[in-house]
Amino acid sequence: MTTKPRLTYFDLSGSRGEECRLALHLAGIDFEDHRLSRAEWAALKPTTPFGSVPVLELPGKPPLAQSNAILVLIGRRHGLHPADDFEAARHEALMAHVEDLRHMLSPTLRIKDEDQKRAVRQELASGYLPAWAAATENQLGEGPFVAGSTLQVVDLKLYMVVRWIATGTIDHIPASVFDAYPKLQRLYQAVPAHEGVRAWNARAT
Ligand SMILES: N[C@@H](CCC(=O)N[C@@H](CS)C(=O)NCC(=O)O)C(=O)O
Repeated sequence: MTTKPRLTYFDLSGSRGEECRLALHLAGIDFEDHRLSRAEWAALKPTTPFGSVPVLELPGKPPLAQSNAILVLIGRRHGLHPADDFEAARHEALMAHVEDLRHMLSPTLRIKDEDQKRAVRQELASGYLPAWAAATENQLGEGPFVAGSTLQVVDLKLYMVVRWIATGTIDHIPASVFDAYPKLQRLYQAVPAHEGVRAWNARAT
């Protein structure tokens, strides 16, 4: 039983776990930042709700998995998710849209054959990813954040997935693949400029 909130995930940036850690930080929650090694994960996996991380444990509650559920819970409790139910659903739709992207790209990390990996990723870079960004762009308004001037958990979710791609660490996916989407770029610049995010990023590096 944890005595304070604990977030369990790998020590990876640009990830589902990092967006949850960041949300906890912005919410001002004193949490245990449990960073797993791959060796620890094998034993822990069967004990998690769905065999995956991130997992958030709150005192007196069963473990909570699924990054979007974790983000929405933190957001609702700490003013980082809309109070209006329709607006909240609109944010949750965008968060599901980010998960769709991760589900397209993450399996390519496991492709061993280099030619196959290049072919699959080049196809994503020329088709799925621009279409994903164009659809996202259509959902963004005056900005810089999804809700306008106030940062919400949906912005962390979008920022983290764009950062994963824009840092150019995924072979055959150009770091510039989202450059042509000004509202998405504006959000991607605005999130790390937010005071609380700056403080987290400075601490995490
Ligand atoms: N939809 C889930 C996906 C969780 C997921 O696939 N997590 C990955 C890390 S990002 C994981 O646990 N990988 C290790 C494994 O599947 O054994 C979420 O949003 O949390």
